[in-house]
Parts: sequence; structure tokens; C-alpha cells
Amino acid sequence: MSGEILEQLKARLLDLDMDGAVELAELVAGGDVRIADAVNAISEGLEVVGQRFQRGEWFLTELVYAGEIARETMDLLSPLMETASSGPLGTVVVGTVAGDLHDLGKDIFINYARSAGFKLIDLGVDVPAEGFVSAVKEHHPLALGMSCLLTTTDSEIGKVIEGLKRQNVRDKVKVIIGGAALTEQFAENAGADAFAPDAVTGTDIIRGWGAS
Ligand code: B1M
Repeated sequence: MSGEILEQLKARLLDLDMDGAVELAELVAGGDVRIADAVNAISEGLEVVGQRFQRGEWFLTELVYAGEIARETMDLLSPLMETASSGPLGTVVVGTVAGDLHDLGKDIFINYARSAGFKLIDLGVDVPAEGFVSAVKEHHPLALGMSCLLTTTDSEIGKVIEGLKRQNVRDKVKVIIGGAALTEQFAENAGADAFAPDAVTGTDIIRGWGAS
């Protein structure tokens, strides 16, 4: 039954049926389906959206509208994702790099890490390197998280890390990066401390840093 609802949720997204998708998300929010599974179903749907766009079967209008459906449904679901909360764990500053306006994944990470007990400072999207650096200087966070979905903007990660070094704060903060354009290898080459393939792993990594 729950598998059926998840398939339907994904299908409504791919039909670009906003009302149908929101109705199902509300059903999930008030029912027995695991919220994290529903969030994953929407992410899988977006993967297909991206492939259709890449193949030229769908255009920007469809990409934008699918993004809006995902935003509506994720806003309903991702604050309900459950994790083992253990009280105030430290501050995490997060933003999407300059030139990149994608925020769905960043916001899932924020909701999840917040529910785990971290204080999250959301810098939003299209954040210039100086914005990340000054937020680190101002808030003294345990970790700085950067999201990046475009290969055209991945060089921003290195710029931020260089900026942290120039301002002598690189050794005072852990840097974690996530988003479809990035990989573990990229993180290593750019001098980040970790790559987060998803919100749950990212939160676990930061939890480990807080404990050490
Ligand atoms: Co765009 N887009 N998009 N897009 N978009 C991609 C990324 C793309 C891969 C699609 C494709 O062609 N296959 C492609 C990039 C290609 C590339 O660079 N190689 C692309 C493109 C080209 C573009 C435009 C350039 C299109 C155009 O205008 N011609 C344009 C760029 C605008 C800009 O940013 N300057 C554009 C615009 C958009 C919309 C605005 C329409 C919309 C975004 C809506 C929004 O975010 N509010 C959109 C969408 C929806 C997508 C796809 C389809 C879905 C992205 C998404 O939200 N995924 C995407 C295809 C894809 O990713 N396969 C695509 C779901 C989300 C939950 O996953 O963000 O990876 P993700 O987050 C995960 C993990 O990665 C991780 O946790 C999350 C949850 O588990 N994570 C973190 C992410 N960030 C983290 C930070 C952390 C920790 C974990 O910090 C610690």
C-alpha cells in the first residue's frame, strides 16, 4: 500500500499534476508512510525530470513547474522527517554557491539537520564566496555546508575554501559539500572535509564532528 502511494506520488510529479501531488503528500503527512521514503520518491521523480530535460524531451517550463511541485510537496514533508534528536549540537551555516539557484536539496538537509538538534543558519541561494566566509567569521559554526548542482558553478567551492584560508578561519570550521554536481573525489580535490550524498549522511557526518 505504502509502495503504491510512493509510486503515485512520483507519477503525479511526472504528470506535472500539482493538485494530485499535493493531495498525496498530505495523505503521506497524515498517514503511515515513512516521510523519508516519500521525500526520496520525489527526488527520484526529479531525477527523471532532469533526464527528460537533458534529452530535450522537456523544456525549461516543465523543469520549472516540476521544481514548483517538488517545492510544495517537500515543504509539506521534509520538516516531518524524523531523526534521533539529542538537544543543541552546535551551529551549521548552509547555502547554495554563487550562480546556482537550486535549493530543494539544501532545504531538505536544513530541515533534517535542524530536527537532529543543530542550529541552522540558512544563507539562501546564489551566495558569493565572501558571504560564506563572513558568515563563518560571524557565527563561528561547527560546520559550513555548501550545496552545488551545476558543473558551471562547482569552482565556487574552491573559492570559498581559499577565502576561509585567507581569513585564517579554515582550521576553525569543518567544510561539507553536497549536490548533484559534486562527488567524494571532488570534495577531496577541493580541500573540503566531507561530501554528503544525501541529507541523512550529511547530518551523521556533522554529528560525528560535534562528538569529537
Ligand atoms: Co536545474 N539542473 N537548472 N533546475 N535541475 C539540474 C541540476 C540538471 C542536472 C538537469 C539536467 O540537465 N539533467 C542540470 C545541471 C547540469 C550540469 O550542471 N551538469 C540543470 C540545469 C542545466 C539548470 C539550468 C541551467 C536550466 C536552464 O536555465 N537552462 C537552470 C540553472 C538556474 C541556476 O541555478 N542558475 C536550472 C533551473 C532549475 C529550476 C529552477 C527550474 C529547478 C530548481 C528548483 C529549486 O531548487 N527550487 C531545477 C531542478 C528542479 C533541477 C533537477 C531536475 C532537480 C534538482 C533537485 O532539486 N533534486 C536537476 C536534475 C538532477 O538533479 N538530477 C536539475 C532533488 C534534490 C533533493 O536533490 O539537490 O541533489 P539534491 O539534494 C540532495 C543531495 O544532493 C544532498 O541532500 C539532498 C537530499 O538528499 N545535498 C546536500 C544537496 N545539497 C546539500 C548540501 C549539504 C548536504 C547535503 O550541505 C551540507
